[in-house]
Amino acid sequence: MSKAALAEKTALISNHLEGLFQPTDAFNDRLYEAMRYSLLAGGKRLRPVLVLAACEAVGGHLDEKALDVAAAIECIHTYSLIHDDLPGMDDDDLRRGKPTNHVVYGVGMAILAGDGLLTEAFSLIAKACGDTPLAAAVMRELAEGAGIRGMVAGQGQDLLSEGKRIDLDHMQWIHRHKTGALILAACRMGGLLGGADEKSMAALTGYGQALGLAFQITDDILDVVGDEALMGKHTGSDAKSEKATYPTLLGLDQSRALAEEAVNDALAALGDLQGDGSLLMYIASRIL
Ligand code: GRG
Repeated sequence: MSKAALAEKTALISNHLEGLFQPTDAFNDRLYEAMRYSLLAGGKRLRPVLVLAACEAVGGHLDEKALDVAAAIECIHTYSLIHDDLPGMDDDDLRRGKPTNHVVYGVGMAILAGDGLLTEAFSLIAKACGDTPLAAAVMRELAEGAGIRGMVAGQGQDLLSEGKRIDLDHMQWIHRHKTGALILAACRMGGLLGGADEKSMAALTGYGQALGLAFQITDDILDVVGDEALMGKHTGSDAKSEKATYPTLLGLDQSRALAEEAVNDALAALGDLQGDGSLLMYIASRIL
């Protein structure tokens, strides 16, 4: 049941993304192609699925507006991966088994493809939600998760700590911002779209925070042991040997225990949700 619901949401968002950024003339077709190359390269769609699942969980409808908002967060996620792979950052040639954006389109176009996706995310929300308080709330949530109090802050600290020994607290701060903040934003954006009350927003916040942590620990574990969980599709990440990860700081067994504890925390947080959290529960269980 939840497995089918997850597949349905993933297909909904993938179809919606397919329709975006169709070139409109010969002078932008290369830029749009570069944006679509990474957007449609086969990610798991975790963040947009969380938007849709959280929205539906609190009684919202998966209409065009919800799909645009879900697409917006995937645009942000895709931009972050394109920029993360650049020579000035992680300098990766492969992402999801395919050449990275800058390898195919060149560094300049890859920067612009990321910039385009970042900007379009907010444009999508503006178009979908119009001149409403909801638009402002959703944009604010996304900016908090993606920007200098969220993902960009985490990436900055990650860059600065490269090659240095960092402790668990420091690593967790980086993960909470670099990866966790956007996952949390996805859950809260879905809640806003669905009209969640205060209690449900608090439940979605607790769920999103714990899920982000579980996701990151599992991602680190899979970099060591290989490809099994994470919604069935681990595509590899920055397993740079010099980087502090949960397994390098805590060992595999303790990392696994911590991931399990985080999933249990995510499930427990849903106890206060006013609605049907079954798909959100299923997603949390698939993280391990
Ligand atoms: C460049 C501002 C800026 C930020 C980059 C998210 C990020 C910040 C970098 C990616 C580094 C990384 C691989 C972190 C580990 C966790 C993670 C975010 C994995 C990739 O997310 P998935 O597994 O990717 O959801 P897919 O391929 O499924 O979309």
